Amino acid sequence: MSEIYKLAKEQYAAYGIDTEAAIAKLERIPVSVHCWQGDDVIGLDGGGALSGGIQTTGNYPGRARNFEELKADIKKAFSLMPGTKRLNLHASYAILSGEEVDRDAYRPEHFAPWVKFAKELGLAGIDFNPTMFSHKMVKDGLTLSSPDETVRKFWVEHCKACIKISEYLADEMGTPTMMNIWIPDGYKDVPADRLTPRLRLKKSLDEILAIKYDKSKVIVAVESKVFGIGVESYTVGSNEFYQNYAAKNDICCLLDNGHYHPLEYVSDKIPALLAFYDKVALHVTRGVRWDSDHVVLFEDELKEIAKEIVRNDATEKVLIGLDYFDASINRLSAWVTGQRAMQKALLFALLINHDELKKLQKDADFTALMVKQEEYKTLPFGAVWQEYLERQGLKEDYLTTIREYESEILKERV
Ligand code: RNT
Ligand code: ZN
Repeated sequence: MSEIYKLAKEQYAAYGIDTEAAIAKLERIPVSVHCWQGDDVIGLDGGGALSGGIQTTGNYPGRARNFEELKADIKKAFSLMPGTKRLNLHASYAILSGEEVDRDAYRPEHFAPWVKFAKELGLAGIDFNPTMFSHKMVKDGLTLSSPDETVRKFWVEHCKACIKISEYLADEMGTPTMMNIWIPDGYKDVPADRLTPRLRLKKSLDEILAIKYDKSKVIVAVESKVFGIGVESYTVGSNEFYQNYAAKNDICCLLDNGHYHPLEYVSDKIPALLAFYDKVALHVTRGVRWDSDHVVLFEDELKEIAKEIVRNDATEKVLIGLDYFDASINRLSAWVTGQRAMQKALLFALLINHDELKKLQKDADFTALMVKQEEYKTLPFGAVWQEYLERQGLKEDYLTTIREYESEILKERV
């Protein structure tokens, strides 16, 4: 135990905070780390160039080009991340081994190599996503809301296949799999009909959820969005659409903090949903001026998100997943920086005496509430963070290791 930590421990104790309890809790909160930071969301199934109104920018050398490279990068990056980790996969990361099979017919065995890998790394579970972009069956930018029945049915079948795969992943890993449905469907310019596409999406979701699956193993979520590149005027899967669908059909909402208007905050939406749902899923990202999916940093809104999770005793109700992709910097460093930022925010929230602050609010002592909230900002958080890293067998410095990996491994990828 470092001297600096001992002093920090005393200082927090004076605020009624047990730093040991905070560290013990932090290491158990799972964070689902997305596989798609490693290869710029390209996938392994040869679906095609990235589409769907999302974009990875930059051409930093060393992108993982195949399963072996992606596994090696994940292994290295995860070794530098503290805490409990899950792996978040997209269906486009299927390992097809040369088999001619399309996304509507993917089977659990196509993900068995990922299960083997996740077990080797000792991960807490695997989450999953149907991939309804970067594929020839996306017609006129539409998938589950397509007026073309062949297209719509193809994606319904894909989602059903993904539920089966998710169930398999849950069985193998021994923890529930969150399966998140996100579609790119929308229009670039002012539509003439906003209702019919939504009714088709509703019908598709009904058909998908009609399959038999074990709800204790697969948590189906729907992710809304406000707009995408080339899809600026109308999004079929909007916030109101999915929140109502989820509420009426007893599934889960996923909140991506890049998917709202710039002055709307996901930190405020979490408690709104916790009033009605037992689970709320998150895609934690950082939008700069738009849904740019910049690497997550230890910033104010991230701290607010973490506070809502911690102070509402919702560490088991809020399923934390990361969703960002930066190709302009070393991709392993992007991964680790974002995951550590999430962990820092959780630790920061765990080092606040929320009962005391809640009481000040209840008693309408807004003067003390403001003063106290300011005090927390300068308490010796860094000392506790460093102690946590040390106990996890890690150091603050991960750049040196990543630089070594870069010069030995990544630079060979040309
Ligand atoms: C897109 C959504 C979606 C994707 C990933 C790859 O705007 O955020 O979640 O980023 O599924
Ligand atoms: Zn997302």
